[in-house]
Amino acid sequence: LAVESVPTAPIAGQKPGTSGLRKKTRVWMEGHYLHNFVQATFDALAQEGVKVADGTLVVSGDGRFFNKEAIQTILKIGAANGVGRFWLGKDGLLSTPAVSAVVRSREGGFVPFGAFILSASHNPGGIDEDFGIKFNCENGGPAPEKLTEAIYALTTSISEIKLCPAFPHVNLAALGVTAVGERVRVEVFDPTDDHVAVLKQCFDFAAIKRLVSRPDFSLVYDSMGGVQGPYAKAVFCTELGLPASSLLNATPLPDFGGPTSAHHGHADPNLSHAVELIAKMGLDKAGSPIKTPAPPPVFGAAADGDADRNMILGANFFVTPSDSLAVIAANASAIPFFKQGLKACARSMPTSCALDRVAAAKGMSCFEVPTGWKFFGNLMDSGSGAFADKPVYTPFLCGEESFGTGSNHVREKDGMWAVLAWLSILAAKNEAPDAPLVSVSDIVKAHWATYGRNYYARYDYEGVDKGAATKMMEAMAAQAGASGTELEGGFTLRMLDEFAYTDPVDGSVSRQQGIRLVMTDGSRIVFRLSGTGVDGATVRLYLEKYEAPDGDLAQHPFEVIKPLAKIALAFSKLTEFTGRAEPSVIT
Ligand code: VG1
Ligand code: CO
Repeated sequence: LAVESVPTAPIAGQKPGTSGLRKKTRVWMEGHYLHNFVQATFDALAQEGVKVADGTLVVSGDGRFFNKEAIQTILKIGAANGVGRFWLGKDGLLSTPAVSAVVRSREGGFVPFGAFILSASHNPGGIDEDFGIKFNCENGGPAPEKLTEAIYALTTSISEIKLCPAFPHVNLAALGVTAVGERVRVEVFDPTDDHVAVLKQCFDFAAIKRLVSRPDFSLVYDSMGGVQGPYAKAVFCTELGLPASSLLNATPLPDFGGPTSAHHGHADPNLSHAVELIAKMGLDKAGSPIKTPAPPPVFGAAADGDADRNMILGANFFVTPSDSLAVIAANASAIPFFKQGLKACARSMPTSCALDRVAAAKGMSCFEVPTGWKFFGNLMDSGSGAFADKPVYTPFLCGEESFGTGSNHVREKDGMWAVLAWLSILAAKNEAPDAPLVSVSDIVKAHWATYGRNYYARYDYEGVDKGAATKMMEAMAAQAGASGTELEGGFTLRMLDEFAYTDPVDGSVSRQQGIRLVMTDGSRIVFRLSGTGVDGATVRLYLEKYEAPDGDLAQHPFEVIKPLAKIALAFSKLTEFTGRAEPSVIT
């Protein structure tokens, strides 16, 4: 396998965001765009002292347009940079949590030094839509900021790509190990093997099977045309014995179904995009109950394109991701993975404080980290390896308001894990076969009656001018430190800051992570700019109001948070800066 040095020149804008580098697919397909980013990653690994020579690398993605072609190119570059063994999911498919499981636990005597995940997550796929790449490290988690910054820096000075032009085209449909030359092995395996094995260690599948086999139980799961389809078949049909008719959109498609699908190619599990599922579950776009021809299933759930997100629904009932996280924490004893007790938990800063209330009641540490899964990794790895002198925080539970939930079973959020966590809780509450079924809404309502309810909503302003959005954020940051101001609606400002995070494990500092306004009653307003967009800017406004257990727990969240939205819009001057009067999406 002769290695060729191909001259190249830097391409602007290859800076990874919240979760990898996402760009229009056509941008990735042009010239050396893909080559430069992949080579810069290898250069950054060399700089960090990661041993690539003869090492094992995982490469796969969510099946979106350009997935397979990109894999073939990465193999040519990887081999030239010394990779000795490539691990690929059949058809080039691996979900994000499955990649993490493969890196951490696939057997065969090889421990990968990392993984390229080819995905732009919930962003639409297609030649005119989005493509993305994220690099995960040997712990199975997203590259930390130090590495993504090194990759970016190297893309600005890159002059050479190493490539094996003669590396043969790999048949991604054929399982097995193929030798390429003397030095390289390519192994193609079933994408569900390792992840399903990990999930079976976390949960009691027999107990869940008893639940889902009850005559009064029914389930529907929407893979939204993303990569979750094969995993949904393996878990729900093969393992739990449910019929294939329980599954929606379970075939991975390069455009997730495209504009003609019910979800318009947006493999994004929320009330706006999971149109088919929410209609079946008897809900409208605001999460309010609607009449359905037949009674809705007892349980509904969905995943995004790369299957790391989850949405949990009951019959005529939407569970907000922040509540879902708090309910899982409160019911951790129903989950075998947490049977020795949950040690610590964490949420991203904009995620509601419902989790904090459970943590306080249970005397458990609760961390608040910046948005993005990479910030949970060190907490999960604390107490071992390079962080052996630090406290142990596992068993660990964490999540984000953006439909992400997970634990230390892998180092990514895990859409299937969240669903099985909920099914475990339901199974524990429904052990008596003849008692009336305890439903999803029963569980959430009981939770509010104990801990109070953190009413919550997020407004997204998409496609905003980047310069205007940045100016707006700067103007707000300049007011940091304010407090005591009396605001409309009876709120008093307790604190205004720009969130910065010092990682308690490695001491690294991440600044400018969003503007926080916290009121004296615990209500919060948070502003941040999205880091997953492809062009322009998206302003995210997160609104939260706490209602104590003895208060009115049955209101509509979108109504409850309106007075806070009014304060937020006046304070930020969002309309003046961006020209936008209404959010594009409310979730
Ligand atoms: C969004 C979410 C964030 C999540 C990230 C990646 O980021 O807000 O919570 O971690 O997407 O999820 P941003 O910067 O656009 O707000 V995924 O499933 O898109 O990899
Ligand atoms: Co995702």
